[in-house]
Amino acid sequence: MSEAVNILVMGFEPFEQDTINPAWEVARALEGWSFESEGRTARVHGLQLPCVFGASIAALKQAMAQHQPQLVVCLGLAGTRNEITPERVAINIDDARIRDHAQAQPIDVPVVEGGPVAYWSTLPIKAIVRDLRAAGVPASVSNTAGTFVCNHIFYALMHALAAEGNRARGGFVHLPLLPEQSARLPGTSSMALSTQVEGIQQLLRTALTVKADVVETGGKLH
Ligand code: PCA
Repeated sequence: MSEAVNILVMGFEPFEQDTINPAWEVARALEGWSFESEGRTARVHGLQLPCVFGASIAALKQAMAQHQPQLVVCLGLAGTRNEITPERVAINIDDARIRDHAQAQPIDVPVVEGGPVAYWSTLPIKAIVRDLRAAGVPASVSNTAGTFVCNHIFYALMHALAAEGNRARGGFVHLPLLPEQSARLPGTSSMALSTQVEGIQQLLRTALTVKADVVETGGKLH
């Protein structure tokens, strides 16, 4: 029996009046998926995150305590993006443009009182971009996860992983709209769910195997 590796993939529920979120659709599609990585079996636990300040962190911590993952990837929608975008940095601020699902709209408050200004992702973000592009999936590094619930969970994740000495790796990835969402918003771009799922599968493989990040992504832009 090979050693098992637990991976947690958490995707946000639909928000802003929409009925679907690619983040949850991808996490749901990957629930139970397993693959071989360096002689070990990696298994994905795909779970939903509420679009709520505070409660999303509680859900993340509960899932981490239950599954003891070696890799945690949180997913959210960025409706203006047309690529899969691993985020570089989480910042210690909540500054909400809209209300969350509990009607909260924090303005200029820290995610963690007294916490560091920011945390870097501990995913090999450039190797991920390189490998997604090589697999035919559009991808770029993003330098901002915004200041809404996605950055909030990203910061809380990195804070929790740092508190455990970064034994596990983690980060946040924003996804583009699905075609059915884009069709309701003429002029926007989208990516098929199957391509998004394939992209996150590749991302997980790269995150487990690439120890030190690369510099070259195989494109003109990061
Ligand atoms: N995207 C939002 C919150 C939930 C989601 O999927 C964000 O970018 O903050």
